[in-house]
Amino acid sequence: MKRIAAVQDISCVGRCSLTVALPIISAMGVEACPLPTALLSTHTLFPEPYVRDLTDMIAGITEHWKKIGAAFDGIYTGYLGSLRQIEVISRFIDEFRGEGFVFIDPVMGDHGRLYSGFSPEYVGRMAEFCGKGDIIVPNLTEACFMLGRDYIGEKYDRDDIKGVLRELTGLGASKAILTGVSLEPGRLGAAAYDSGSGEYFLCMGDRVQGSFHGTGDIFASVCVGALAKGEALGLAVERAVNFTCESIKATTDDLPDRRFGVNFEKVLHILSSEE
Ligand code: PXL
Repeated sequence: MKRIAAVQDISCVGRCSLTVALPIISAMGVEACPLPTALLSTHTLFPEPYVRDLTDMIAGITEHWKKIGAAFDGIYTGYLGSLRQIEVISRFIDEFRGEGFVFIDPVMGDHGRLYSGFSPEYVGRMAEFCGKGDIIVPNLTEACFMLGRDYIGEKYDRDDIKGVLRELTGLGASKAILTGVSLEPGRLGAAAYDSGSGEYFLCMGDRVQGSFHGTGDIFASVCVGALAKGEALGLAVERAVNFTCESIKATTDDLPDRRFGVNFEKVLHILSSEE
């Protein structure tokens, strides 16, 4: 069985980062080992979460992993909370990447804005960190910030998206996936580019109006599971768009507060039956 390390925070309430990555990757038949970077009572869209930074624990955990010879077929990084954490995780990647793939989701913003706590300096360092990846998966906001472009909102066409993808691979990862792409009304999905083969992929699903918290992490987790199983980039993106859409559809008649995330648990069986 393939084994990946999922490196991101655990936000106890609000379905994102590790509480999404572990069940999804497991359902796909891939062992998911958490390397928790911070513990939060909720993600940061709720006001005043309790936060305990865990950066100081990472050396102890990884030293022990080295001692027992733990190795990974892939490393998946998501939300990282500080410049120091990026440094520490960079070293973890150098020590543990082996023959495995490195998948970086540069989580730091959405809808044209950075999440609270992120600075332009963090954006610059994250763009550099993306050069360590084999595959990166920013949304349009994160891509525009990292490339120093004005946020393109929904004012773009297919060629603009191809241009953004090519520029993203210029950061150093050979494959880039761009999420939150909409090229026609009522449809939303992702585009991807493999600079090695020169192939582009585009996959769209039906758009449900509004924004759903944690769906970027759901999307990235399905991609990681599929890539760990050796599936091609285009198929990984297709599975991820499909599962993200199904998770949203499973939520739309049960929406007390969108900050609690989407009911992906109801549709996890889709992933296990594809196993
Ligand atoms: O879903 C991204 C995410 C992950 N982790 C934390 C967050 C966010 C987005 O706001 O706050 C702690």
